[in-house]
Amino acid sequence: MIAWNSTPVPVLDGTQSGISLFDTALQGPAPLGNLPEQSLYVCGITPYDATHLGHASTYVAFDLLNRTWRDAGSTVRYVQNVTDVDDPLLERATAMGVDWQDLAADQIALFREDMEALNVLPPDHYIGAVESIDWIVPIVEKLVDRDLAYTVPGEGGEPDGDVYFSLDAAAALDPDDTARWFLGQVSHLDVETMLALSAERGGDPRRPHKRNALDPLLWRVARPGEPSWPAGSLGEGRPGWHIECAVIAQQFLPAPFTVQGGGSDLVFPHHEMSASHAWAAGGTPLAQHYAHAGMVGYDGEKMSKSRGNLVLVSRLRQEGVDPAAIRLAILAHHYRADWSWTDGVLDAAIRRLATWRRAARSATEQDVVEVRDRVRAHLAHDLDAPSALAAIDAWAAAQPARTGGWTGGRALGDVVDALLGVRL
Ligand code: 5CA
Ligand code: ZN
Repeated sequence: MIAWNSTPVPVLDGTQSGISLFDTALQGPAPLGNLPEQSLYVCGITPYDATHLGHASTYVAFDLLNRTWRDAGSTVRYVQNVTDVDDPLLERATAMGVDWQDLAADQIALFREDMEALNVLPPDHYIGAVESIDWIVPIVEKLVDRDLAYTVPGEGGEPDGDVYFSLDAAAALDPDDTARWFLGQVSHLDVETMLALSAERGGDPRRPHKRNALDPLLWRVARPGEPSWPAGSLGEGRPGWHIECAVIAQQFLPAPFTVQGGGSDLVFPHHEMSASHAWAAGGTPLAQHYAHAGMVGYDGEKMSKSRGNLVLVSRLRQEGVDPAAIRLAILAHHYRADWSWTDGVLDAAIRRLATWRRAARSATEQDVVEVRDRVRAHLAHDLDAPSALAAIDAWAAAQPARTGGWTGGRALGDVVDALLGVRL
């Protein structure tokens, strides 16, 4: 599907020297190296309540990585999915009494507008689950053929034939290969915690006849009233969630690609399982690194539709809030921190933006070089945007009132746009 538009990223003098990023799987910082090509997959929305501040914060976090890589001279191959068929979307559409496809289309359209307004660079490939079914089916068939996946009989009115992935069979593959996959490789969680998270986040550990309670669904055969697609030997149905991202990533990116990204709610089971699928199907790790953004709440609570406390980017925009201020409010928090949106956070960002805009008017060429190098240095350390913002604050506070100097002003705006995505 089509992504969204962006304005060209200003090209700056000099270059980023190389960055380190906290890797969840490594449980520490990973140097990413200055390679000519980097590749990024970020888990996209399930289009039923887009785009709240939590979503926006995750996409802004990986947009910083994208911009930092480009500033280092790398070409970035970026892929994002849209989970445009899945239980939560279908349930929400039923509850609202609307067609699930209409709900998805409306929310995707809104998401695109929000991303464009927030100056988030678009992915090169923006791919829906539905349009990837033709790639997913042969992969699931291959896993079944190789006994890495199995069908489960139905019970209690459920049909026979749902296909599950065998974690134990995958973990037993190529025992001599040191690069093999193991459960816990990404998340490092114990099995009790995995079971609890699986039940909370779309898994079905209590489903009878599974070989391992944590085995994830690969293919859900058709149920009355649910959308389904023809699928060769699997029988009509629709794909599971983790195989969607594994297959889309492997379709468009090198194996392994550089960074798999998403919010920290995706560490388990989603990224753990996608990694297992990719490895079992392709024989290579899914990604070299796994990076996760913190969770954004509202006034100290989890942001969720059921609590009625979603802060939507589109609503803020309608209220006339400058999207650059929304982006600055997000960047005031380290991407890995959990934080809470409050009116105070937004007010502070609006004041900061005004201060920067005023100060930028009189920036000298020397100021531009100094600010650029400080921002670059902070981003190199695990995308430390709050320190980068503080460096610009310090510069702005020390700015004598000067007149003229508009050349510097524009050049300073280019630095802030290219590296932080904030338009002055
Ligand atoms: N479609 C799946 C990923 S394949 C999904 O998780 N969709 S989502 O709409 O629920 O979330 C979209 C992205 O926003 C994911 O990367 C998710 O980790 C992130 N996200 C969701 N809620 C929050 C939050 N409160 N704070 C930060 N990031 C969030
Ligand atoms: Zn995903």
